[in-house]
Amino acid sequence: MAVLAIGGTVAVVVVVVAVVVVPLVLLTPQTAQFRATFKKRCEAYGETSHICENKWAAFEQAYVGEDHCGFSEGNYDQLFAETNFKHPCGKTMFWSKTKDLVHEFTKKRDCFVTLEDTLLGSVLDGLEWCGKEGNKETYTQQCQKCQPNPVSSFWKTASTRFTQHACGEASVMLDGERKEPYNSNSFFGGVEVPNLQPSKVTHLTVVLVTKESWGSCTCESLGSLRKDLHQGIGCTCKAVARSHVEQCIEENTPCGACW
Ligand code: N1C
Repeated sequence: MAVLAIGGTVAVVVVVVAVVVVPLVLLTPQTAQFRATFKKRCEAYGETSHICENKWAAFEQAYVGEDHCGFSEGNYDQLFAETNFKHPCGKTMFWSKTKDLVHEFTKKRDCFVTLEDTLLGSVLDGLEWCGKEGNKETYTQQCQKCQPNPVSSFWKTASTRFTQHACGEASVMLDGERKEPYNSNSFFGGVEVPNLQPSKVTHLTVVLVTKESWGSCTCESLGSLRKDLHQGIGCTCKAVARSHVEQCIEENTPCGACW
């Protein structure tokens, strides 16, 4: 009654408080913060606030109210069905154990695109999340104690769809200092290689990052890589010194000229 008597301004304030504050106080700070990070990264990627709100809703419905153990990978299907990859499929760049270097390399260039350079990949990179049966909160700790869980399932679905989008030539950056630069149990070996479509992808270029000076390599020498790749997909390996890749990043060398 008092509100109505004081006039329009106060009435507006009351409505704003009701619309904005009430939903936030219903969420725990953890949930509110995770949602804010999601929206901030989504908008920083260049999407509108409205689109980011819709993405959040589609993302959240995949895991809220579900226990993180026994999580079904199909839960993200709806989110990905609504989020198409927009990059030219010939620019697909995979990686395994070279995360920081590959992203430094692709950051300023548009000739290669990693999953983290796409909308959902950039929003969720490095985050942890899960729900709990019986409430609508988002938890951000201890979510990966079971396999599959909401985080591993997300990357599995994302990597599968990102790979199915690839066509023509694809590339991968591997760490040549590891005993097994190619590991068939990694996301790259276990999810991406088997999902490369032989009807679409003609060739895979392996960029094997080594410590010093240029060496030589072949796909055949990379464990079971050649065997795991569908027949009909060509494969070349190029050994490149890490310092050389770093120099290309620093000097902004055009893509094709670095290896
Ligand atoms: O297991 P990996 O590497 O071989 O997976 C990398 C491979 C890339 O080509 C990506 O397209 O799989 C995709 N991918 C991601 O994009 C990604 N971002 C963040 C897979 N995993 C990703 N993460 C997290 O890093 C995720 O939590 C997973 O467990 C690690 C995999 O890193 P890795 O072993 O170096």
